[in-house]
Amino acid sequence: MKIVYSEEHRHHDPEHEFRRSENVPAFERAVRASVIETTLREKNFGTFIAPDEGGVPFTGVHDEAYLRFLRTVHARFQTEGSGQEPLPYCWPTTSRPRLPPQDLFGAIGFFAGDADTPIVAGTWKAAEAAARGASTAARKVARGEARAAFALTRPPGHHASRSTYSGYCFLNNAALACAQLQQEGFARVALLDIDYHHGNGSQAIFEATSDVLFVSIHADPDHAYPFYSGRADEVGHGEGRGFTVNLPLPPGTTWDPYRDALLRACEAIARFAPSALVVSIGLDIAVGDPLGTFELETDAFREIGALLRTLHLPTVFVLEGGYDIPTIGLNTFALLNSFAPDAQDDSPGAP
Ligand code: SP5
Ligand code: ZN
Repeated sequence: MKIVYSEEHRHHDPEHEFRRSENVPAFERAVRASVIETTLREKNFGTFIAPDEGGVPFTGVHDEAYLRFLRTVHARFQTEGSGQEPLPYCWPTTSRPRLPPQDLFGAIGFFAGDADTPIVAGTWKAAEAAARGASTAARKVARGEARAAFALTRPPGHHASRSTYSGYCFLNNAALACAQLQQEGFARVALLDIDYHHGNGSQAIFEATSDVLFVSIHADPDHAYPFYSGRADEVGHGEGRGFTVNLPLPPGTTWDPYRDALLRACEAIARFAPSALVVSIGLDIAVGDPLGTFELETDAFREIGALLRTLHLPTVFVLEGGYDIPTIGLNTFALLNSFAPDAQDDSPGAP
C-alpha cells in the first residue's frame, strides 16, 4: 500500500478554536498526522511517497470564488480585519447569493459553515498540500501503481462543500480523490465515509450525480455535529436520487450495531458495482475520542479493514477526523493492515 505523506500539513496547526462561545485548545492539530506517521513507520507498514506534481482536479469539486477566498482570507484579515484569526459572525440564512459580498466579514460568513474552524497563515498551503496528497493517492491507484493507497493528509476534508469550509475542513480531499479517479477513466466511484460526523460536504458535492455513490455511517445528527444533514431520508436529488445512502447511529454505538450498518453499506456499494472505492476514514468513531461517543475498540478497526477487503476494489483511503492522540495511530494501522496484510506488495493485483 502506498502512503502519501508530506510535512506541509504542519503549516496549519491552530492552537485554539472558538467553540460554543469559548476559546479552547484546538483538536485538529499537526500531532494527529505525525503520530499516525510514526506508528505506520514503526510497524513498517506500506511505502511512504510524497505528493506528485500531477495537480488537483478542482474543477467540478470547488468553486473558483471559494478557492480565491481561501487563498487570500488570512492576508486580508491582517489589513481589513483585526489581525487575529478570521472568524465569521453572520451567515446567509434566508438567501445565499451566487457570489460573496465584497466586504471581508460578509465574505467570511458567506463561505463559513461554523465558527470553530480556525484559519491561520499557513492554512491554504496545508490544505492545498492535502488536496495534492489525496489526488496523488487516486492517481497511484488509477494507474495501477498500487492496488490501494492511503492519503495521510490533514486538514481533513469531508465537511467542505463546493464553496464552504467547516468542521476543520477546507478542501474536500476525498471528493477530489473521486474526481481524480473519474478523470483517469474510473467512471463510477463509491465514496464510503466512516468518520463519526456526517460528511455533509461530500454529500452536497455528489448528491445530484449518479456516478458517485455516497454512503455514510455516522452519529445521528439529532445529537451530533453537523446537525443539519445525515438523516436516513436524505437519498440524493434529481439523477442522483438513490445514490446517497445515510446510516445514522445513536450516540454510544458499539461494534455489533456498527457492523450491521457497515454490512449494509458494503451491500449498497457491491450493488452499485463501482470500479473504485474511496474511504473517508475518521478515527473519531473510537472509544475515548474527545469528539465522539461511539465505543469501537482496536479490534473493530481490524474488522472494518477485513470487511472492506471483501469488496475487492481498488481503494483510496483518505484521513478525516480522529482526535484521541494515544489511539489514532494504532487504529489506523489496525484498519489498513487488515485490509492489506501484505502492504509491502505494491503490484497492481495486490491490496
Ligand atoms: C473532520 C471532523 O471530524 N470534524 C469534526 C468537527 C467537529 N466540530 C464540532 C465539535 C463539537 C463537539 N461537541 C462535543 C463535545 C464533547 N466534549
Ligand atoms: Zn469527525
